[in-house]
Amino acid sequence: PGTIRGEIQFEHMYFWYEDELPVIKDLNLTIQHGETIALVGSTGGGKTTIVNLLCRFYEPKRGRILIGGHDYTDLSLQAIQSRIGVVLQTPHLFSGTIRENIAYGRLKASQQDIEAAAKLVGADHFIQRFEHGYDEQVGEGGVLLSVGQKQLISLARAVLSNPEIFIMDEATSSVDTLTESMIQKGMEAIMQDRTSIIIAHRLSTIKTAHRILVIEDGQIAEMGNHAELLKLKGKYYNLYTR
Ligand code: TTP
Ligand code: MG
Repeated sequence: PGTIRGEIQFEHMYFWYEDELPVIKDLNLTIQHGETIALVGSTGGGKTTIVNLLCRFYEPKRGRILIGGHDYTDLSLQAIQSRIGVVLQTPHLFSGTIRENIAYGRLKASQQDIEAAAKLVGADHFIQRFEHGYDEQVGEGGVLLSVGQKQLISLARAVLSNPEIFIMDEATSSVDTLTESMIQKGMEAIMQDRTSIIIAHRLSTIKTAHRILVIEDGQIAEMGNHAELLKLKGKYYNLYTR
């Protein structure tokens, strides 16, 4: 056992939304425990849909997903979501304090653990500047946070939950350069030793991935590392040398 803990397999997976237009078409992929995968590709290709399926916000219409060798529909939703730490493209925080948003129902989390998680991802820096620090209210009626700051809080939450699998859908909206470098460092800290799937827009993230997948039209159009894909002079080359 142990060795396949964070392994993810997609087997002949198909998916479509309500309009029934095929979005994911026969996806086959095994992601090793501890591997970092970058998903890239033009808009509408199906990257976020793959994340939606993995988190089981939706289920495959055909084929299946295995986590740690088990068909994930045999696992409870809680079991799946406790094994996955996810940072969404447009992260959502609930009304409450920053502390509560990082702890996210983890009642046993101490203030020390919460702050350590925030420090590790570089979120501590901006949190300390609020009048009430970790007790500042966010969400409805609370202070306004940028998308980047929300992603940092989500990263801290992911660190605290210590998941087997880490998923990040990098924000496409503008994030200032300081916050961006904080996010970058935070991601590096989480990705250590964990199966990671990053929907990447920044070349710095993509370059360090073990494998890069170009997702086009719900399928894997190209797969390899940065150097291999550049040599191909195909879709990846066109995306990153323009
Ligand atoms: P996405 O999976 O959202 O594509 P993407 O994440 O690769 O695109 P981006 O780079 O812009 O983030 O969409 C794939 C297709 O599925 C697209 O035609 C839109 C459609 N779709 C829905 O119909 N409903 C949904 O909730 C989502 C997420 C996508
Ligand atoms: Mg997307």
